[in-house]
Amino acid sequence: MNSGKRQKQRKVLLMGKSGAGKSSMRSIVFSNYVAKDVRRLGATIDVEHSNIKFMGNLMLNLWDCGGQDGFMENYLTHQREHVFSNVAVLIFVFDVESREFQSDLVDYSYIVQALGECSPQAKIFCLIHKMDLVTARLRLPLFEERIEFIRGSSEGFKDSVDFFATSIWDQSLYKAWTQIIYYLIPNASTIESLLQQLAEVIDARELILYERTTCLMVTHVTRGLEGQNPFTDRFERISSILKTHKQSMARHTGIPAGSANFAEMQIKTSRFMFFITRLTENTNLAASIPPSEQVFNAARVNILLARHRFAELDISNKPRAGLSHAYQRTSDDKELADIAAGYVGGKA
Ligand SMILES: Nc1nc2c(ncn2[C@@H]2O[C@H](COP(=O)(O)OP(=O)(O)OP(=O)(O)O)[C@@H](O)[C@H]2O)c(=O)[nH]1
Ligand SMILES: [Mg+2]
Repeated sequence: MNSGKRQKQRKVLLMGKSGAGKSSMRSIVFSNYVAKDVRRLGATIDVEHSNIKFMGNLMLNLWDCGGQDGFMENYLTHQREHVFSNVAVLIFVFDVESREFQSDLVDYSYIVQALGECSPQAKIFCLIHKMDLVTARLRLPLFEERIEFIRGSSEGFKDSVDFFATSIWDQSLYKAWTQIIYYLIPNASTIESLLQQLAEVIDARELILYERTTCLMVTHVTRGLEGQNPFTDRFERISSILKTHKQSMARHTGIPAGSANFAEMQIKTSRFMFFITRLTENTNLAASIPPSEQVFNAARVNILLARHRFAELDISNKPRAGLSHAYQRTSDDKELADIAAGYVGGKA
């Protein structure tokens, strides 16, 4: 099977005034920077390109466009077609503390106009960024006020533009990027129905699929009473915790943060059991299940057995010849397989 052939390249423009925080968020989400490190980043010169592969055959082609006036002018004139054609998503970052909001709006409306001409099918996400700098009680009213002005300047996209309040200092950044990625994944519904089937087989209260490098949620399935879980931000909170864990492992072991992964994490309490385990090359699976050792062991075995079906939906770095026919073992697969053998033999 050649998954490369089915990869879907999606062009994403990251735009906004210089200093709005574009490269900061890109480095935190995709390059394992911690928030305090982004002060070291210099202004982006012209456009910085990165290609990021994701679960679901998605290849993200990210254009981080330097926001200094000269560059902006260039995008809108000489490079107009080159920059704005074939765009799937425009992410426009507004600095909430900007003293020139009117001028930011004018820039935005020029960009939206160019996008409307060259990629009328594109989707726009606006991030009202650096929200940590606003007093907590003023955040919501200010956010709503900004939405109204920005929507008014979104000619041609007024009904479809989505807004997020973000900051690099909390999980709001993950919430926004999770939604953006979800919009871009071409076969999200196939992944979801497979996840739903797995959740039913293992009687999970919730299954959450995370991309391994960015720790962004790909999708989740929530069943039964778990739907009433009051912690509605738990998905992005776990993203943030996983990312912090990665960075802390990197610091203590000397491994680059990009490669610092764990095989499995388990929490067992009298009310629930929770574990995070590797599912495919690019994904981790978090499972919340009832507090029963039997359910726990059966869940791990069934996840092991389901891996190859999810792998078929994933992009692989390595050749995957024969994987759909013969299951290839890795060391932690072996550990799980031993548990499976124990379970089948009635030891669990
Ligand atoms: N308080 C706060 N500061 C932030 C946040 N995000 C970014 N910054 C700061 O904003 C400054 C500029 O960030 P950059 O990411 O370099 O800005 P940029 O949009 O890439 O700028 P150009 O490359 O010139 O277009 C940095 O010093 C960051 O520390 C945030 O959420 N809150
Ligand atoms: Mg930049």
